Amino acid sequence: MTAPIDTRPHTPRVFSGIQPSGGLTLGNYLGAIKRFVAMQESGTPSLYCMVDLHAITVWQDPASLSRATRELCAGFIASGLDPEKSILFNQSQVAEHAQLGWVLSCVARMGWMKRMTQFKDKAGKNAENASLGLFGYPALMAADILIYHATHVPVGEDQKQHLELTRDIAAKFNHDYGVDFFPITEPVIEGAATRVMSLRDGSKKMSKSDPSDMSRINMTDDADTIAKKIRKAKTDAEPLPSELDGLEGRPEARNLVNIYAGLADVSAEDVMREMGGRAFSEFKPALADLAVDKMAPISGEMSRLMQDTGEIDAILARGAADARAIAAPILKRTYEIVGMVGS
Ligand code: AQP
Repeated sequence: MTAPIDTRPHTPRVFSGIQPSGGLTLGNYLGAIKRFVAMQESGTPSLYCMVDLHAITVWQDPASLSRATRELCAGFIASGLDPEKSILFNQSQVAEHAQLGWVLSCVARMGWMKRMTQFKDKAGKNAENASLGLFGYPALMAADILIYHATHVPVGEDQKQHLELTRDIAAKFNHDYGVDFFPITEPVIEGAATRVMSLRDGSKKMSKSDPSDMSRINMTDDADTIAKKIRKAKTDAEPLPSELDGLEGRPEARNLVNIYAGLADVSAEDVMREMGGRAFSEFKPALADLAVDKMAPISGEMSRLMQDTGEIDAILARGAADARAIAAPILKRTYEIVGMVGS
């Protein structure tokens, strides 16, 4: 007999997701996936999701979406997520996300949603033409987390505001219905590279949808491409300072230092101690060697895994079944709290 699912709030559980909206970047790796692996290794029960419902908030070619979903799963596994230790699945296959998403859309307030800076960034000047889904995205993201009563969510810096919204939604639900049902989730924003910037513009986040491929390192890039992109990354003419303060006003230099620290698993201060005083002509080759050393084996493993998509689909199907087993009783209880009549 299987043990009953523990639906009490506050039992430690980790959830996070990534959109299959294109190829994975070094930003996704350092800001999110590397943290996922660390959380998995800490032994806390963890779910990692390919959030395909979020991806379609902007147009996705159907064949590309399917490929990106499988490739994301391959990226997770190649980076060290183990389907025997963590639940890996795609969001659309666990209907409870969308079902709870609706309930939470009725809890979230328009004023809260309108403050979300990511919507403003992504919708740009043409907000009237953005999808309703793009605007409502953070309520579905709250549901992704709360449908598992997740207590910890590892993310990059850019997701901080959405996680604060998730906490507000959980607190309002608990308050409005007089329950202590949803946990107040803790964001886990850790590591030296919580916000990796574009290699072409230190004021812009490295992003999979940036039109310039030279702005990012893709997790599928081979060794030569990685080295070339780092060699050509925008920098200034000064050598590296020996103190972090010396990087003030030098966003591109600061970004490369953070990337080095994130890849080497050391602090930015440690990098300054090791590299301070060196010119970029010395620092860039060291960074390229490190990036190739860390990323090329992942890219190689991803392409090996992508040769057998049947195996990936089987992992996703098993993961979805395991995720549903946790989500279903939490949705059922939510409906009871709200007053939905059901069997
Ligand atoms: N540049 C980054 N630095 C650190 N962390 C990052 N993340 C994304 N970019 C960086 C983290 O990766 C996780 C998944 O993000 P996502 O792909 O679901 O959404 P996003 O943040 O919108 O990523 P992109 O690359 O910018 O996607 P597009 O271009 O499709 O909008 C999150 O934890 C995020 O913080």
